[in-house]
Amino acid sequence: MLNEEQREYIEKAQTILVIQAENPDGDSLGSALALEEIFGAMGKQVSLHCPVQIPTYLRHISGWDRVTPDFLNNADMAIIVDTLSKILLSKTLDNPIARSFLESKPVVVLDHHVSVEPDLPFNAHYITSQTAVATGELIYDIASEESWPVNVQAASHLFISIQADSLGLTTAATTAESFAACAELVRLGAVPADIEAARRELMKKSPEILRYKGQLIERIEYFNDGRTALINIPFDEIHEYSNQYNPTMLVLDEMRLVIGVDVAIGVKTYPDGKLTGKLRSNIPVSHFAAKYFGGDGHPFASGFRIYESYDEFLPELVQCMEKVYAEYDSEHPREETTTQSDKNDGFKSFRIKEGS
Ligand SMILES: [Mn+2]
Repeated sequence: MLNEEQREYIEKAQTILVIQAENPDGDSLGSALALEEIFGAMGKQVSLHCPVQIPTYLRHISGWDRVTPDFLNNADMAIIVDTLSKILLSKTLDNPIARSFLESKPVVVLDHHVSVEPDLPFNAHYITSQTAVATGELIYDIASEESWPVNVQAASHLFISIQADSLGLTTAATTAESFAACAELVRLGAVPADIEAARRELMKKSPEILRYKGQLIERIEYFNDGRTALINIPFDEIHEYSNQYNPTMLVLDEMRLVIGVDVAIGVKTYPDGKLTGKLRSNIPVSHFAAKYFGGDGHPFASGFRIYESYDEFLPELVQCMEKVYAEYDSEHPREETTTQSDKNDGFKSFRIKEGS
């Protein structure tokens, strides 16, 4: 997986900077912390950079507080985890110190399920996997091949990253190899029950947040004959609640579980005219919709960021989704209404087809 040159960069480096993009998630954070352990055990110094604060919902992952927005430019090389597009690194690239570091030092990029061409504006070694469900799985594969030391902490962090992106090994992109990696990581010392207990403890909500969730649920709107569920989070609510909980995530997954809904979308609006969208879908179209608005992502989860007023954006979104559904429907003709047992049969044969 690593070529001679990449292996040599890593072997020779005394200090390594691990970079996460401005949308840190369980996969990127778990991957960064695992690399910190692995390279630390190899006697290297590792620093962890992310241009934005690690979101509260990830703070059950021990070591999250070692990630800093500071950019230590005295490292020998950088490793970017979980992204290869410049739009998600724009904050880092806006920093002239970071920019000149990345333009002059060896940079290795680790990413998975890549649907876009890499477009980083500097030379980089891209190590990508189309089959790994998480960057953590890719790192596990590299570590196995290269005989990197995976201690208990590293195993735990890699386990967390695979679980995060695969939603507990349940997404369509999850493979037998993802399970095998997790099994081996448990053998190496990751304790799923402890990891889950820490997450549950952190996910406890204040009564105030649960009340706010009720308000959000009342505000959910449906478009495109009920196939699109939409929630808008204005800035005053972002300001008031997001320290405690990411407002969109309070309802987004439940919106996706409403009968008839194909795509759930959370839109946040900011005072500077910025508008960010997060999509979660039941059909593989999220990335098409995100790309329409200049964003990117995976078939079932994606995002975008534009500068436009919500009132202008809304009709555009509905129109975009209309096209997305029309295209999807033309390739996937809807079946006649079926009984529950017919549905189960259909599901079974779909799974068999998938696996073969
Ligand atoms: Mn990922």
